[in-house]
Amino acid sequence: THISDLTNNTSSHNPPFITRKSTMTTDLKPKFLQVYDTLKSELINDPSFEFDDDSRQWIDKMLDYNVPGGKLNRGLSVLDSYRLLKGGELTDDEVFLASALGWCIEWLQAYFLVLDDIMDASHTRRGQPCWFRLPKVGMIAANDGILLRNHIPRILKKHFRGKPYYVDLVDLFNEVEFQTASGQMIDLITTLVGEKDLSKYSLSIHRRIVQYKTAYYSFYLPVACALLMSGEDLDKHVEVKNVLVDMGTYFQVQDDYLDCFGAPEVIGKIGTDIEDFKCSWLVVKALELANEEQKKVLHENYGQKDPSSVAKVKELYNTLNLQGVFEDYESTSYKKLITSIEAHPSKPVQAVLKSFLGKIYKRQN
Ligand code: GPP
Ligand code: MG
Ligand code: MG
Ligand code: MG
Repeated sequence: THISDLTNNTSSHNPPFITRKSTMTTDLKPKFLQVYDTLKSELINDPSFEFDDDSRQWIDKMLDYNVPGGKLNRGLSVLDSYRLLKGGELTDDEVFLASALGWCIEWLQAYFLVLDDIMDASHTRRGQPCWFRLPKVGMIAANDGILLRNHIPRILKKHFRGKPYYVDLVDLFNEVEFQTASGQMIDLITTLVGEKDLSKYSLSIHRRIVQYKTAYYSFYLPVACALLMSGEDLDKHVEVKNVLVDMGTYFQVQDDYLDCFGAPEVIGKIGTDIEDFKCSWLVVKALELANEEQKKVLHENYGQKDPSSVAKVKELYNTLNLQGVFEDYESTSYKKLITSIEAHPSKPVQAVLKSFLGKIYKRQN
């Protein structure tokens, strides 16, 4: 059933109007991937700096290691969304531009992940050691993160400078980066050692963290890029933004769930949320459902590095049936999202939002 869930649009496990993988994405993916090579070679040969062979090689390896290895959902969504908004075949030039914007989001994601893995003391990412864990890399990764971030305005300048929406595009990336870093800040300061206080964790704090650290850059940004390319004014699409923020919140709840219950070989990373004392959706739910004795177990073991403490927390999650609680949350969120999407007046916009939701509903990785 798992394979058919991913490929068969009319599978009984999937609502019929949701397409897991649009045919357009499969068609255009090779073209999207080609654009990566073009952008990489432009950055390696950037005339503003006299790169020597060693630095060229470093950038080449650093980009290949960190940028293209994920699911590419965010990047491909720009192409997908733009196609649906245009409602017809794309010219080669449009495919290139939408792909370049998609890659800017993948670059942004690479920058965030390289730094997030340092901050979260993570071990693996996308099925390989985190970049900073490589002996040759270490804290050079911090500067690589800064470089990845600086590649984005260079790509935008080279390919979009003459476009009427250029200023809005640059502003959009700046705003979303600010929101993400602010969300990351709340994520980090809630875990401060010495102030480990589980009683401050609630669904409303969780929502604030994930809305900012994940939803804007992962969900709003790809669609906003496609809207700008289509000549739209983003101020007129507040409803679209709200639905995408809700979708991004649902996505980060999945991420929190998979951190504990996902298989590392499928999600490509080893969870660290319990050790890191994160305000994860799971711990918030556990606090809601636990009796006094179980709360004591949480207070004593959450945020401890040793495997036996982690095991006790996981055992409690199982006792409280958090897997079942998550499944209920997942179907309820899905229904709510579909209802909000169908309230939107524009069919192409509905198609964009449904396509995005189809990519993440019941995801395993
Ligand atoms: C994901 O949180 C959040 C980010 C990747 C944003 C990072 C922002 C910065 C400004 C660095 P996470 O830690 O739950 O993600 P994962 O589980 O993939 O490590
Ligand atoms: Mg992390
Ligand atoms: Mg993190
Ligand atoms: Mg996570």
